[in-house]
Amino acid sequence: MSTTDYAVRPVPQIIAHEVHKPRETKKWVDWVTTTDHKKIGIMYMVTTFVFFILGGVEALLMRVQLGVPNNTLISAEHYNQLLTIHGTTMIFLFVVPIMAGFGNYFVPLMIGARDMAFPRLNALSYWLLLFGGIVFYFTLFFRPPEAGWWSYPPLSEALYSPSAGQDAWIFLIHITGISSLVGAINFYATIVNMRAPGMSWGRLPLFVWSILIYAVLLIVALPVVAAAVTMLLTDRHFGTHFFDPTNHGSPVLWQHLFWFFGHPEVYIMILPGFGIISEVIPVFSRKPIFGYKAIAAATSVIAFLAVLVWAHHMFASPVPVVVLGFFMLSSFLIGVPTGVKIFNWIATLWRGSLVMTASLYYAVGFIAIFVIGGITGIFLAIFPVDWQLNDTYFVVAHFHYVLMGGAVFTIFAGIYYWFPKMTGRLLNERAGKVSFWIMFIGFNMTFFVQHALGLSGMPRRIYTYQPGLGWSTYNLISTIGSFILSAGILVTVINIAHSFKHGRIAGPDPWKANTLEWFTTSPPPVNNFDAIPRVRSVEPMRDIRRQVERSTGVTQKTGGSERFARV
Ligand code: HEM
Ligand SMILES: [Cu+2]
Repeated sequence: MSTTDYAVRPVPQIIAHEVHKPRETKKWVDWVTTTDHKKIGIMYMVTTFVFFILGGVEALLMRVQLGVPNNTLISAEHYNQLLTIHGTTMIFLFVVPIMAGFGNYFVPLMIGARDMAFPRLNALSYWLLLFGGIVFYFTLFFRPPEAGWWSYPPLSEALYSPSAGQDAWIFLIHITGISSLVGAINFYATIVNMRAPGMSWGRLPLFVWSILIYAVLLIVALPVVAAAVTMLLTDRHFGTHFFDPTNHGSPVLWQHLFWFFGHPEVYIMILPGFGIISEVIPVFSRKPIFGYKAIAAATSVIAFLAVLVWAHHMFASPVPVVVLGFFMLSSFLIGVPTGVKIFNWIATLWRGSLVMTASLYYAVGFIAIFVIGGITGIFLAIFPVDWQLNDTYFVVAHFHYVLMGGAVFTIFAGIYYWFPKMTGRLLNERAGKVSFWIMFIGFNMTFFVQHALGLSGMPRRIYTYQPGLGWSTYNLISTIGSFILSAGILVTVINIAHSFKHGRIAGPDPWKANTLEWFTTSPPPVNNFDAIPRVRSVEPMRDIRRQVERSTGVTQKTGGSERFARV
């Protein structure tokens, strides 16, 4: 054997060309064929953000229609379609998958891994999501579904919803369901098996805890809705009568199956947001998180209780009163672990040396909004109260407080916090704060008045109303508010587009943060880390900074953080 073999053998031109070919691959081919968790994470985030904008436009159209009484801009039929597409988009194409996007990008980095456990399955998850979303939006060209995001039978049965749009809805639930399920298994395998040396369960970052529980809930809940929509499909096309009351079928069966999935889905949407907040608040309070173990435990308890409360969505359905009592009490119980988290976040902020970044603004704004949504949730869990408020705008106000607060504001906190890691550049802080205030004011204007609308009897899912019912002023305020809210969102969109090229250089650790994603460069290299440090606490980066300070005697100045420390 001679080591010179390769050197002396003449390389034919054609082979030399092929050897170099991979370097010349076009950028888009690189993205389309990638299995890198960071690229997949970015594709998830960009795609879902586009769906967020689409869902927002649908919402604005509905709000314009409802702005004044007897408006004829949008017909009843089109309103129902907008309503269905808006709800479905926001849930299945925006909130759930954008959390998977954050998880994809940051879970491996935060646990000190080089990729997800199954990189190819990871790519599959993303492409399924995109495929499902595109097929669903194709219904715009013929006839979109119009039975609402819960698609209750008999309305969703072939007799009342003959259009293929309803089948496209079923298809969307299946495809995004498979996408999420594959993703969830991947997250679970990654977090269980690929943690850095020393990262015991008690040292797992809270965001990673939240993604773990998100994955478990998806694995528990998705098969049930998959069964339900399959039964709906066979009802519609193959002559079964699962949900058809005229043939001994039971529409209430659908409600049980759907909400057994649907309530956990709410926590699937907001637990990762809680996780983001649990990362952001301690970093910008310059304090360790208060009650790490309590927060991790509360996350698990919420997940457990989340599968025990589904029938609180069915208080007005024919369900025995003792059963209603059980579901009322179990719903109250969820307030306990949720309250634990809120108190822990506030205790972390308490007497912290707060660094007032845009990310922290969104985090604190989230707490304010979510507490309101949580309290109205307790009202609605009292079933005699729900009998009055069910199907009114009070419910619309309640769940937008929960979802806009628990998902949108936390996502924005995450964007301002992690954008520097993903792009190497900081977002503009001042624009971020302006965006926050416009969103915060616009949001409360849009949805706070809807509590009053609900209390004065305005039903949800109506496309117009008569003047003189006392609803007109509130509706006008709500519609104006929705445009202010959108303007606030637009400021961040522009901020992202601008900072991507022109933002200040971030450096590896601009916030002096605590977790391992800040140990590597911004953006991280393909393999994430050249060396992985041994983890000795929940805050490995803090340990590393201390160690460096001790050995050099110099206080660490990293990236742009000094400026923020003074703000
Ligand atoms: C961007 C601001 C938003 C505005 C202005 C808005 C507005 C609306 C409006 C007008 C409705 C119809 C209410 C009715 O007729 O009963 C609605 C329903 C709904 N929205 Fe939003 N929305 C926004 C954001 C979101 C977000 C972020 C989510 C969730 C993740 C969401 C989830 C839903 C759901 C699930 C429904 C119920 C659909 C149904 O009844 O089938 N919305 N929204
Ligand atoms: Cu629920």
